[in-house]
Amino acid sequence: MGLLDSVSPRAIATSALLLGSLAQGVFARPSPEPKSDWVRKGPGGSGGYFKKKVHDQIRRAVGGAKRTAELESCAETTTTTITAPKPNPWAPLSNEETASVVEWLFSRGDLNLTTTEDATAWDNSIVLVESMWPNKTDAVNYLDANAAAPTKYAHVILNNRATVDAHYADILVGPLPIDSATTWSPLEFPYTKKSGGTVRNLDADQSALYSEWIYPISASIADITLDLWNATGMGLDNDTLSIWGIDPLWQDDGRVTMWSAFWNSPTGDFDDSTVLPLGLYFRSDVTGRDPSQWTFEGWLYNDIFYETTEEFRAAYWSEGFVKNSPNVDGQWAQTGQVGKVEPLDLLPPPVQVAPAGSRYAVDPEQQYVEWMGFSFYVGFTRDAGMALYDIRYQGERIMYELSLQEALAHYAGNDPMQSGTAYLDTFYGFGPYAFELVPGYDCPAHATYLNSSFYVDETCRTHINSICLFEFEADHPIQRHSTSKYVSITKNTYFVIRYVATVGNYDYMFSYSFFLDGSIAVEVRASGYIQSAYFANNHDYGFQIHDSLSGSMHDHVLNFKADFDILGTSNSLELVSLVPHTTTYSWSKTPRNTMKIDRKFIESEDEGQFNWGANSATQVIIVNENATNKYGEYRGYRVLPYTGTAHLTVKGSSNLNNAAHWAEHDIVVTKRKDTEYRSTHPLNNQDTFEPPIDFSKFLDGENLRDEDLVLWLNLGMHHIPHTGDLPNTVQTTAHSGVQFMPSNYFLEDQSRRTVNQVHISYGEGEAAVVERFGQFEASSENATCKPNYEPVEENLEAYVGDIVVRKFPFDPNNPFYQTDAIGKK
Ligand SMILES: *[C@@H]1O[C@H](CO)[C@@H](O)[C@H](O)[C@H]1NC(C)=O
Ligand SMILES: *[C@@H]1O[C@H](CO)[C@@H](O)[C@H](O)[C@H]1NC(C)=O
Ligand SMILES: *[C@@H]1O[C@H](CO)[C@@H](O)[C@H](O)[C@H]1NC(C)=O
Ligand SMILES: *[C@@H]1O[C@H](CO)[C@@H](O)[C@H](O)[C@H]1NC(C)=O
Ligand SMILES: *[C@@H]1O[C@H](CO)[C@@H](O)[C@H](O)[C@H]1NC(C)=O
Ligand SMILES: *[C@@H]1O[C@H](CO)[C@@H](O)[C@H](O)[C@H]1NC(C)=O
Ligand SMILES: *[C@@H]1O[C@H](CO)[C@@H](O)[C@H](O)[C@H]1NC(C)=O
Ligand SMILES: [Cu+2]
Repeated sequence: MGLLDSVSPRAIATSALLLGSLAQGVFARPSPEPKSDWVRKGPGGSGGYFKKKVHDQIRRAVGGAKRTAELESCAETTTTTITAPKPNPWAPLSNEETASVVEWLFSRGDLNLTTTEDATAWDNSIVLVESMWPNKTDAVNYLDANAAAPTKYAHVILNNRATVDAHYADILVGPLPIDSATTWSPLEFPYTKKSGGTVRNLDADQSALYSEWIYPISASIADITLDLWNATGMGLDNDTLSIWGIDPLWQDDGRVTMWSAFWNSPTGDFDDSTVLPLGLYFRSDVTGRDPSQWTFEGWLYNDIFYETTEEFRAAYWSEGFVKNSPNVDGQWAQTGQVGKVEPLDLLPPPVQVAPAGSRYAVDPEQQYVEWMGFSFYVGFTRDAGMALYDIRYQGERIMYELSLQEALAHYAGNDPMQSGTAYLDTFYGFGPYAFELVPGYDCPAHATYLNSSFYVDETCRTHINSICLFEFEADHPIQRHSTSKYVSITKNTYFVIRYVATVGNYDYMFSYSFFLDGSIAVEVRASGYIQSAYFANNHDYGFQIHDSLSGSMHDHVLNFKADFDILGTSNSLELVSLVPHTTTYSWSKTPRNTMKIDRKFIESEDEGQFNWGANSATQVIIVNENATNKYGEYRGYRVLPYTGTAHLTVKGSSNLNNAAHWAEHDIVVTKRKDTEYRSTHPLNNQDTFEPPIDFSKFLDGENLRDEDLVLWLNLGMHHIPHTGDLPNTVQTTAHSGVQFMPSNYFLEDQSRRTVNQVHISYGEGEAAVVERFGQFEASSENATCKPNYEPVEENLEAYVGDIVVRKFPFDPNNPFYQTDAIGKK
């Protein structure tokens, strides 16, 4: 079920998750109306408050939301719609465009393609059809000047398996729309490996790997698995074990080595097999495409290695063999309410409402958003999910792109399963696993939703309401000051765009927040099931968290690309550090121990990789040296950790080799190039020594003063799961973020522009004088809804999942022909 088939647990856990969801029937419901009311526009573009106060502030507003007393429940908050200044150059291909590309690909005899449904391990098939990103100059000339929209191409990945040298091929198809001029060409320019856009496929024989290899090996020790765990794993419907192992496969010495591990099966409907390890492992050499050439290399149990099955069996049935107890499913591993209910917990908790409808404006067609002087376009890809482009504040571009690049989960352990695990999650993709969000839980009840779509198996699947947007009031003001005569205080209302991707066992929640002071934050939170280890011999690698369970230590490192454009593309990175200082001043008789600031620029890519300074003493500021403010200071944006961040603890990872050099520091700055568009490739795990993108090759000493710069920033967590990670990791603390704030960019704090502040003057014995700056009428009198819990509950019954549009053969009049929702197959 994984988009790229694989033996690894991410794919297996993901299909279990999907099937589990199906079992609960959540995908079986008819498609509902979206929760938020996109299409509702004010009658003839009029509409009380909206028209009067906001219309002239929001450019190109085509119609206000309905803001009348008819709107009684805040759960049906209206969304203000606008038209994007230009059609989104990062928009996905339309259904028709994708269908035409797929049809064209199948018509090409030279590509020799078979439909995925009919493809065997020895047929070529299509993995991906997606919109190719535009080069920056083309996109900027289109957005800023009157240049034509960038020429459209489709980015296609083929799985060429009709050959002994199975490989994936990245190609470009275009220009679009398809006509006689359309051609395909290998896509190579964004990759550091110059191999015609191809990378070997280590998973081509995944079905044989199970049917001809893993299950027969497991069956050969059924006497032992039954005795140890009363369970078998033979590839039958009544299997009570699952078997999956390391990712990436070991690729040393030109050999491909696989470690497989045994996991107990959930006994309930829960997706908890990753917390049920059993502590038995086997090693195989699975080099090449001929299963008859694969070799079995031994068993590992309780830290004792047995080279043959005979040796293992003899030892097992001999006296004194130490048998460790299995991890067995139970309520401890299952989510849902347990334990004493605190009495007041039965009362409804507080909620926020948006009484006047949305104060942000969205073009749902073009996925373009505006809020309080900010604007941006939304893009969405299979590999890395949602990305933001052309982020502007008060009309000036701050960032051309802000996007996730990769998420790494690097484990360690005394056993080869944990030691050999270093998931590179874009292999599975974030896009396909961005499921429908749960209103009132993932996002406030008053949020607005967007859909996301992705390609799989000649179909286009849509996840309804998988991106949410909302305004929220922080639990603290953004500004305050009290004196004996007055208090001045401003609300901290901010705007969030969010989505969640459940990649196998883990749920990543990505939030991009925008604040009234002009700052922006990116945060990731993690929840879901940990991947745990069998406890025996693993005490140096985790806490014991259940009877035979270790919370396997791992590093999460998530790489983000921040392509800043501070007042143009001529930017530099300045480090401003607080340093201890001892000096004698003209006014001091003796030297004084004190501190001062040191300023320095990163001159070239030779100095381009570094970590957050000790004691947070170094400010990282991206400035335009040619844009000084009236005091001569550089205008810029500062980058600072918001919550904890992390880079990879492991040095020179034996699992990853050259596949994740991006994970080695907190911050890397490079000169932006079309040829260095992404820090990594989703297929880097297929060839870890010579991956398609080896990030270390980006650092080739180029000048970084007055250049177009990209910051590659790592968020992450060093995760040593403890008992509180059972049954699921909690997002209170599994949280990492970075923020971007104006640094001498404006001459004053921008949040003072909001009317949502008060100045209360008070005197002895006199009534206080309250200055409300006009906000009171607007926010209170003109509130158009009242809180109501019921619709939120009702909406959950309409949770639907995804929608599929058949791509080949494609019949626009019958788009659902021969398709099923995810999980139905
Ligand atoms: C609020 O609504 C009242 C009554 O409809 C209207 O007269 C007033 O102008 C509105 N105030 C604002 C700030 O739009
Ligand atoms: C085309 O693919 C088929 C398998 O689908 C394979 O048998 C055949 O050899 C391939 N033809 C060429 C020319 O590669
Ligand atoms: C984008 O830039 C790359 C690298 O310079 C170039 O090879 C490619 O042709 C460009 N793409 C388009 C559509 O111009
Ligand atoms: C062993 O498993 C079988 C079926 O999986 C079950 O019926 C039986 O009760 C189990 N035996 C024990 C001792 O748990
Ligand atoms: C599982 O199914 C196989 C084949 O249908 C059967 O031979 C075996 O007895 C079953 N095992 C259990 C534990 O039910
Ligand atoms: C999301 O998809 C549903 C079902 O196709 C559609 O009714 C709705 O308008 C879409 N929402 C947006 C914001 O495009
Ligand atoms: C920016 O300033 C630097 C020196 O401060 C100068 O060398 C460079 O030419 C300037 N660039 C532009 C585009 O004005
Ligand atoms: Cu974790």
